[in-house]
Amino acid sequence: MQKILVTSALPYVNGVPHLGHLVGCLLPSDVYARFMRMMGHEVLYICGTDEHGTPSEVGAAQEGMDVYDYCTKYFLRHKATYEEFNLSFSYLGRTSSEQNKELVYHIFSKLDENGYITEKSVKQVYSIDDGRFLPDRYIIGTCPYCGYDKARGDQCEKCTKVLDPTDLINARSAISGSTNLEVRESKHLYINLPKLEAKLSDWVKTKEPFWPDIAYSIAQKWLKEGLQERGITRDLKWGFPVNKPGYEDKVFYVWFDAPIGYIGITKQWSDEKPDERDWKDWWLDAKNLKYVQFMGKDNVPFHSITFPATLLGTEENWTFVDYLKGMSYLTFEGGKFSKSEKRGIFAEDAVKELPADYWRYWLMSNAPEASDTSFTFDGFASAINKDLNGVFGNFVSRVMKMTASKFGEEVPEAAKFDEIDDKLVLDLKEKTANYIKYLSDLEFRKAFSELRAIWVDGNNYISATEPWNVIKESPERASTILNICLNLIRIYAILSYPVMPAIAQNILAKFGLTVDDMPSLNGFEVGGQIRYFKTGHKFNVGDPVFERITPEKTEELKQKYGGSTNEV
Ligand code: B3M
Ligand code: ZN
Repeated sequence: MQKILVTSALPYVNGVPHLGHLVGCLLPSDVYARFMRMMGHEVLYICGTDEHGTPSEVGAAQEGMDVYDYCTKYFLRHKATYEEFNLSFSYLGRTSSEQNKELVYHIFSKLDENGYITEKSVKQVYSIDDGRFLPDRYIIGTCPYCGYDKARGDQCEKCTKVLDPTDLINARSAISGSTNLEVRESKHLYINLPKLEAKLSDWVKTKEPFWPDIAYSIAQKWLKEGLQERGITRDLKWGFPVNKPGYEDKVFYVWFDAPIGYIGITKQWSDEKPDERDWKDWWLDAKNLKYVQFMGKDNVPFHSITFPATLLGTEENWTFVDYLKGMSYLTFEGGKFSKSEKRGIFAEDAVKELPADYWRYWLMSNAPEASDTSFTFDGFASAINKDLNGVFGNFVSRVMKMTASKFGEEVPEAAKFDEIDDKLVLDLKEKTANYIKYLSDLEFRKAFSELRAIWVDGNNYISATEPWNVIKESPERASTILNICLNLIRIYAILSYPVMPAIAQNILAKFGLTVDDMPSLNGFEVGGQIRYFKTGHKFNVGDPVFERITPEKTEELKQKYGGSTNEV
């Protein structure tokens, strides 16, 4: 047993999460956390809302609210959505917490003491019409590297290059669109990344065999280009006031305090039960621990370069990421998710339309791992109808109904296994081992394609053995086949649990079982599990596990969420 620390990137509190956030960090981290718990590990799974920065200030002003109250309102909305999606966080916290402030102050002071903080006078963009400085994201213009015309002042979304607002061509205010901007001078604090570069590069090298290509290559690209000092303070009101004389009227930059938020949120978690929990067991001098992070690829530089450099600069023994899972993007019906153009489906609407597990399954089995994935309602409906309803669901209802009609709602007896039964068990052993390996390696698409293959084997088995015919000649043999199939259903539910927890529980409940009755996946022994039920174990056919998505429903979804081609 190992300690496994899992963090999902912390979505910005303003705005509501859409399918892209789900697949980019929330779902893969949840699937992995669930899986690692099933492997018998001690898992701490941390997420939260990223609350500081201009977007919260602007959003609050638009709604005429106090910024903290505004953040609380949206934090609660995120929380409700995450519950609907069954995300199994150990704790969902907030980067604006007192605990995070304490950690940010500590880490900053260490960096300063150790000589990694520099002061600079910088020219900043001030928007005369908006009456405020316009930090990074609130200045838009053309990217000097790739020519994208909606690049933000902090980073170009298109080519992932990190930018300074003054790099932009044709800069304008994202709040008002005003080009009436002027440059004013202000003093700011910087983290001296060049001074940390050697240490950091040594550390990154140790990760090469472990990190997926996308994460490792982004980190390497940054190092190759040479690191630059990065500003960690901003002229805003909302944020943690800088704990250094002369800077009290400024706040820390949101990207400085957000990753520290993982630690701060862990402290929120441990402060809830200080007798039982200690955040330091996970973050300082932690032993026998593996730390896995999940995020969209645009977040990789902050997690592979700036955050580790920040921790290295403290010269304290913090927990560093062992495995960094960076996801590519999910596109929506061939285009981008767009809030302003009302294209894309928000997580809170998605669960109102269809059960969370349908989304969970589709998103994870089509996860944008090596490259971007395109979400289309047609592809989604077809996968749900074929894989879930047609293969998995059909097997469950067919077996249960057939057994109920021939033997009653209880598991019939199994006699000696035939060759075809042994072959099924052998295949299942191999595929289950692959499935577990893929999940351990965070290869989600491969894992769920293997899971689907496991369901297909069950369907092939029942078609080949034809218990409905066999029963006429040999009730004993039919009873064995159906016994095996009922045991398969239970195994399928267990294996599906990381990705479809509600469906899995629903199936287990048909046998009077709960998640607490599930065996560990560590050393999962197919030979024993296929003989789990005692003869006579009661079950209940109940309602079908899945429902087909009709063509009418698919059309309706397209119309509602802007997927229809004529609207794009
Ligand atoms: N809030 C970016 C995002 O939501 C940012 C992640 C912070 S992780 C510490 O994509
Ligand atoms: Zn660009």
